[in-house]
Amino acid sequence: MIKRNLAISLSLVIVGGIIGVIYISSRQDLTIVKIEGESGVAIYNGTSVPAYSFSPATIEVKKGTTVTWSNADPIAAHTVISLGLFESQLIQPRGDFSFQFNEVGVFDYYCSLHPWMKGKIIVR
Ligand SMILES: [Cu+2]
Repeated sequence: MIKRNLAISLSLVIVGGIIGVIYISSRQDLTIVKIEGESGVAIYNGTSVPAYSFSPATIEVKKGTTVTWSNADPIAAHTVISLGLFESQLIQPRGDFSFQFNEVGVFDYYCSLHPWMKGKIIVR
């Protein structure tokens, strides 16, 4: 009886592990760009990030990747606009916006509230 329970527990762990691996691999095509506010000048991870910027400003992704812009600015809202392709609403502090890139190309974007905030997505 103890052996049987052990076998059932063991198979549950194996099935759980397989589901976990499938879940992780299905989420691989998701990339996050952080929107930096005033606090962007703080130094962390050994790197200085300019205030009011997208971090990283340029990313290269595979076709079909969903890019999420996550507003890490605790105070200001921002937008993400790529003319003719996508336009976010105001992204409030702690909010985010996602877009799936299904076309190969180079896509520039900016924030309409702070037009000097610029970024680029390269889709291969
Ligand atoms: Cu902005």
